[in-house]
Amino acid sequence: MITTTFTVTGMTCSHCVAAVTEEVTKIDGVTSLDVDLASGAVTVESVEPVDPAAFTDAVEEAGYEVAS
Ligand SMILES: [Cu+2]
Repeated sequence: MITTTFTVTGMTCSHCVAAVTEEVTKIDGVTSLDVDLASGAVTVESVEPVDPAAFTDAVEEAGYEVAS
């Protein structure tokens, strides 16, 4: 299992967390993720490396931004 942590900006409540979770779990190979609302840290567990571009697309689809 591979664990990757990204930082997502713009999330303010549990609804935001749910929206990001829904989109990111659609990425191929992603098995689970943990979102820390306070820090914006999104820790993704996957069976193969997560393509950062795919992660960014998923987060933007949910309406948020990935911190660079
Ligand atoms: Cu929200």
